[in-house]
Parts: sequence; C-alpha cells; structure tokens
Amino acid sequence: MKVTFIYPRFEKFLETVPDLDRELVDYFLGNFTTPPSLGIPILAALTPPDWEFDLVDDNNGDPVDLHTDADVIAINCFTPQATRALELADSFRAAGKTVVMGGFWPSTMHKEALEHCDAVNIGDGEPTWATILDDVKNGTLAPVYKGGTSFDLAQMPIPRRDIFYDKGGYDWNEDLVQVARGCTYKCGMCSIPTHAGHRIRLRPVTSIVEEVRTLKYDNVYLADDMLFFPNNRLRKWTRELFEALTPLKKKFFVASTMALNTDDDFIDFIAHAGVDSFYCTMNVDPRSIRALGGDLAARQELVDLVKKLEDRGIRFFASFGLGRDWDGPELVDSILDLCRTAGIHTAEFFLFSPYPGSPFWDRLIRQDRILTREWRKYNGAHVIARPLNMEPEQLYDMFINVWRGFYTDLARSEVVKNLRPDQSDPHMAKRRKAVGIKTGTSGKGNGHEDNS
Ligand code: B12
Repeated sequence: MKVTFIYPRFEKFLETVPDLDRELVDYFLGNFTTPPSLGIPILAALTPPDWEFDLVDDNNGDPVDLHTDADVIAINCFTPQATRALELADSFRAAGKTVVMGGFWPSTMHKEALEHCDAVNIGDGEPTWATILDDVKNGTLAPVYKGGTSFDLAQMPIPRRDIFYDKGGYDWNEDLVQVARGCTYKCGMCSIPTHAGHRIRLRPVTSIVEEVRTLKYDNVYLADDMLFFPNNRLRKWTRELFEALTPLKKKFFVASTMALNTDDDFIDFIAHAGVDSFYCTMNVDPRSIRALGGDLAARQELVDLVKKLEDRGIRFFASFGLGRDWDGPELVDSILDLCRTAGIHTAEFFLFSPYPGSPFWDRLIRQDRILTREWRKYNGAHVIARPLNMEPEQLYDMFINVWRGFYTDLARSEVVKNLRPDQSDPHMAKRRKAVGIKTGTSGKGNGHEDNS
C-alpha cells in the first residue's frame, strides 16, 4: 500500500503585493520557500512499514500526478494553503483517489473540507494516523477522525525530515523543531489553542536533544512562541532545555511576543545557548498594543528589550500586525517611529487575518464583517475583515505605506551596509546587487530569515 503526502502551494504575502519594492524587501526576507511544516514529517515517521510513502511538495513546485499509484492522498494545510488544497483534493477525487486532510485549516473548518475530501483529521495526528491507514486498507474510512489535543508529546516520534532533505529548491537552510504544543493565552488572533489545546504540553528535554542531534543544519527554528512566558513552569523548563542544547552548538531562531521573561541573566543564558534571532509579533499582546498606542513606559520596555537582545548578538525581528479594531491611520507613524527609537532593523508587516478557530474569527462571523472566504488571501497581505473605523482601502494603504516607510528608511540608513544578510544564501549576490551593495563587502551570515 502507498500514501502520497501533499504540501500545497500558498501565496507568500510579498508575492501578492506588486506595489512593494520586491528587490529591497527580498534582500532582507527572502521568499519563504520553506520545507513543509512538521505535520507531514511526523506522519511519515508514524507510517507502518507495510506502507510506502512519498511527498509531493506543490509549494516547492513539484509536479502533481493525478494518476499516481498511491492508495491514499494525505494533504496537510494551514489556512493560506486551503484554496490550493481543496483544488488538489477535488482533482484527485475526480481521478478516483481517496483523499484525507489534516492540519490547522481542516481541523477548524472540517465541514467545508469534507465537501472536497473523504476524511478529515481534527487536531493531533499521532493518535489517529495508523487507524486512518488501516481503515483505508479495509475500505472502512470514516469521514471524521478526532486526534484531540492531549496526545502525550513524550511519545512524539522524530519527524522524518529526510522526506524533504533529498529534495532541492528550498531557500531556507534551517530545520524547524516543535518543542511544545498548545497555549494558555487567548490572543484574539490565534487559532493555536483551538487546534493544539488550551494547555501547554512540553516535550521531554531528552527527546528534543536527541532530535536536534539528527538535524542537517546548524540553524534551528523553534516553532513554538510560548517558550518565554514569564511563569515558573516555563522558566524552569526553558532553562533546562537551553542548558541541554548549549553543547550542540546550534543557532536558534525563536518566536515570541513582548509577554516574556526579560530578566538580564535569562537573556544572557539564551544568548549563550545559541539563540541569535528573536521573532517578535507585535500588536497582539497588551504590552506591544500599549507601546503602539503611545504608552511611554511600554515603549521604553521595547527599546530596552531590543537593546538587551542586540547587545548580546540576538537579532530582533519585529512582525507588526495591522488591522485591530482600535487601529487608526496614526498607526503607521507610530510603528515607524517606534522602529527608529528602538533601533529595529529587521521587520515585516502583515494585515491581521481572522483565522478559523481564533476568537477574532468567531467575533467577525457574529458581526458579519468577513469580506472573503478565499483562503489563499489569508496570508497577511489582504484586508479580510471590514475595519471598524476606516475603509478597507485605507487599511490596505497603511499596510503598503508602513512597508515602504520602513525599508526606505533602512535603505537610507548606514545600517544597511552591515546588516546580517545570510552569507551562505545562494541568492545573496543578487540581493546585495539589488540594494546597491558591491559583492564581497562585510556582513556575517546567520541563515535565519522568516515570517512566521
Ligand atoms: C513553520 C510555520 C510557518 C512556516 C511554514 C508554513 C506552514 N505550512 O506551516 C512559514 C515560515 C512559511 C510560515 C509562514 C506563515 N505563517 Co506560519 N507557522 C509555522 C509554525 C511556527 C509551525 C507549523 C508546524 O510545523 N506546526 C507543528 C505541526 C506538527 O502541526 P500541524 O501542522 O498541525 O500537524 C499536526 C496535526 O495537525 C496533524 N496533521 C497535520 N497535517 C495532517 C494531515 C493528515 C492527513 C492527518 C491525518 C493529520 C495531519 O498531525 C500533525 C501532528 O499532530 C506555526 C505555529 C505552530 N506552533 O504550529 C505557524 C502558523 C501555522 N503560521 C501561521 C500563519 C498565519 C502564517 C502566515 C500566513 C502569516 C504570518 N505572518 O505569520 C505566514 C505566511 C507569510 C507568507 N510568507 O506568506 C498560523 C496559521 C493560522 C491558521 N489557522 O492557519 C500559525 C498557526 C501561527 C499562529 N500563531 O497563528 N509559517
């Protein structure tokens, strides 16, 4: 028996914004041809030995063969991939194939998914995958499989990353590692608690270390943005984790919000462990919302945080969301001024999309303010929700103006010459040329570029 995993294409938000100076932004951010999320490599690791498997990475331009000899097609997707995922599901079913879907979008929109596939997995895949394959084999596939949100991560297998290591074409030279699942916070924009649980499940540090030892790259992107929450359980576990990871000499890209533990010795500690990029989503947690609202104390907290991190060689990568109900046109200047004041040199800007499974989605449904259900547009580059105090076009213009404002600032600034673009990046020469930097000038690489 054979299963073919599919990772559908999604439109990178910069691809869909022609009015932005691509060259300049591309120089700093690249185009996200990332390896698939960990869903597929985990299922591959759990696929029984009497099953063959392969991966069609549609997001990496792999050809899609509707007449493959696979017995079942397994599609993983998050919201921006859903449009393409449903297209592929329809085509495979029309070609007589059995199609199963799972991941963030199918888990939160399973009724719509079932209009295009034979079965949907809701939540974790570890508890259900073997049963799904058995049911395919026995011709007894059910429409819905509930994996839930309580699978014990101590049983999580090491994802089979070799499923994509052998494929070329990815412009990221780093590995994604999931060290925890679920979240106790209830941020309006986020669907993680619904999909992965309102409790934080932590993997045993020993199994994480064992997994990191198997990785191909020196650069590691830790997928979970609750690592630095200022509560005792996480402070203790995160210390244990980074202590154990330090000897492996990896470089870690971590994600968070301003709701974090900012103790000096803690920042010293994670810097020593190898953390070198700090991706911080802004306008989601009370502190960053206050800072963008002009609260001087909160602004000073951000200025101090950026300095603390950058003084220790950790790049601060800000990800500013626009489109909260209280956001007004002044937000653009507030963001640009905050970046200048705090010395933020790496940033991206996105329009909040109401992801199914998030409180924001539920509220906008109630208020009938969803403008489109074209899922491909839920990538942070489109106005999806009718703003409360401005026209959708005004919000879109703010999005464009803040990108332009930030990168024009940067291009003018001395900083650009010695920013840390990734030296090992094959596209570097082209990018340097794009921003007028003669090749061979300085700039130490770190291989981390992202958006998440
Ligand atoms: C890696 C990552 C990326 C990567 C890769 C994208 C991808 N496909 O995931 C990159 C960097 C490209 C990315 C980009 C974006 N991302 Co992102 N990203 C993640 C991240 C950090 C990890 C994903 C992952 O590997 N999860 C772990 C795996 C194991 O979980 P899983 O996929 O759910 O798989 C499990 C089950 O669902 C199930 N399963 C999965 N597939 C299948 C299939 C079958 C058949 C079955 C049976 C079971 C099954 O089994 C698995 C094991 O239990 C998540 C946060 C998170 N913690 O998940 C955000 C996340 C997926 N991203 C998100 C978003 C919104 C984005 C952006 C669109 C916007 C932005 N600004 O961030 C951008 C895109 C911007 C752009 N460039 O256009 C949201 C998605 C929300 C949603 N409901 O869709 C998340 C959840 C972050 C959040 N806090 O909201 N992201």
